[in-house]
Amino acid sequence: MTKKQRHWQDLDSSHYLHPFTDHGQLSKKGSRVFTKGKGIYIWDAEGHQILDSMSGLWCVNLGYGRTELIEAAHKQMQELPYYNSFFQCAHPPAIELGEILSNISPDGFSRVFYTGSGSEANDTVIRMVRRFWQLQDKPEKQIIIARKNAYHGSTIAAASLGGMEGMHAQGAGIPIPNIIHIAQPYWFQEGRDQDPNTFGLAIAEELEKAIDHHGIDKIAAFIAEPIQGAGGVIIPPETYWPAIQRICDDNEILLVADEVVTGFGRLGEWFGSTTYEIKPDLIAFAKGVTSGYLPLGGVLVNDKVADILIEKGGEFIHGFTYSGHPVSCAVAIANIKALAEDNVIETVKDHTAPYLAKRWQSLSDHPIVGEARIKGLVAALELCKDKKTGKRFAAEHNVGSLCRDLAIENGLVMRAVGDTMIIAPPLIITHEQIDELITKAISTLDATAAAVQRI
Ligand code: PXG
Repeated sequence: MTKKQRHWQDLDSSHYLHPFTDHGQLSKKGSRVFTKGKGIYIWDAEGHQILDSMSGLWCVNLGYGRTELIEAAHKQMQELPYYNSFFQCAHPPAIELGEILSNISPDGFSRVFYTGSGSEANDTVIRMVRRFWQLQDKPEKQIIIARKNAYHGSTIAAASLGGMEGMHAQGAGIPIPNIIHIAQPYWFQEGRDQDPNTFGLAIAEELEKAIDHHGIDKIAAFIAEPIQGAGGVIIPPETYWPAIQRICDDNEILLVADEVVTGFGRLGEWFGSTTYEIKPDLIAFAKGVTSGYLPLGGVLVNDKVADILIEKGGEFIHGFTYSGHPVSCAVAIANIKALAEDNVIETVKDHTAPYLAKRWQSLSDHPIVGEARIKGLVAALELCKDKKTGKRFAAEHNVGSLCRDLAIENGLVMRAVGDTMIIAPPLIITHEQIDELITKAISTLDATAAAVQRI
């Protein structure tokens, strides 16, 4: 280990409380410090080059080191580094981005509310949805139905929408009232005794049952990620979303798509709602809107909801200092222009995703892989002790974490969600780089299988 790396690790463990981190474990091991990124690669402080198949944290869609994004930030910082959008003020980047977002979002969306993150976007969703019904003289429509094992962020409200039991268990009064969670369409883990499409329908029907149980007069909205990301890249069976759409329409409840992961090209369309032919009322976004270069999030609001909020609502008493931050908006504009001008999303749809799918699916032949699933540029591998029955390894062996650590040693970032290995590479990944990713994934799986034998 270099002196510099040791120095950073010491300072890190003395002063820095990391998100989602067990600091007892971290101080024993020391953090991995990254110092550089270019294209789809990152470098740690010891100079190791690593293929970042998680796009940072599902966000660096255009890859690292894009000069047009850097220049847009630099220019905007010189012109106007900050001003707010409160008190009837605005600035060109936030206005211009609003128009661009309305051009690329699904039909019927012309308005955006900006936040600083995906969590704040989902807090905003809760407030908007309940305000919408209050303005329609139905203030008792308060309940938002979400899903178990969903991830919607880490503020108290967003973590309440989320269905992560570990987060709910940490004594913060989460979930807040009037949020309920129904089953997730996780076929591999929860539905293998049925055909996927039958399972997809049965899980969608849970929404109808929850509406009936609590009463339609109490239900405000249903929120879901088109594909669950942090939950383990859970790709719903084909029958799931059409059934959910029908149930929302029949019951006239709002449908909210959390597109923080699936937005901005991840599934080969600007939004995953288009991929799944979902017609949401609100779309939460963040991450890929700036390719992660600066923090920005928001809620796209369809005209049905926006018209009520605007015509009947008066002042919406909600917002953040950094709502529509000019530098973040300038970077988002440059990011969206680059995605469009370089045909990045069409390339994902027509070339990159089909090629990655072919290569990724071949990993299902590996002896410790029970399922290899993929949609667009998100993919998962289920690590199993018995690939035929899907029986998992003993939980105490933490095979997923072992595999993740071996991957890094092999020069590949893969994320572990339990024993599910996931990737979401930058959208600019080439076929050659996909070959490198797959070669590294195979050697990592081989090393994991060998290590498991020794346990
Ligand atoms: N919705 C979804 C679908 C997300 O994936 C958020 C909301 C919250 O966004 P912010 O910007 O507030 O973090 C996210 C964030 C993981 C991991 O372990 C995923 C996220 C955040 C942290 C960790 O995969 N996604």
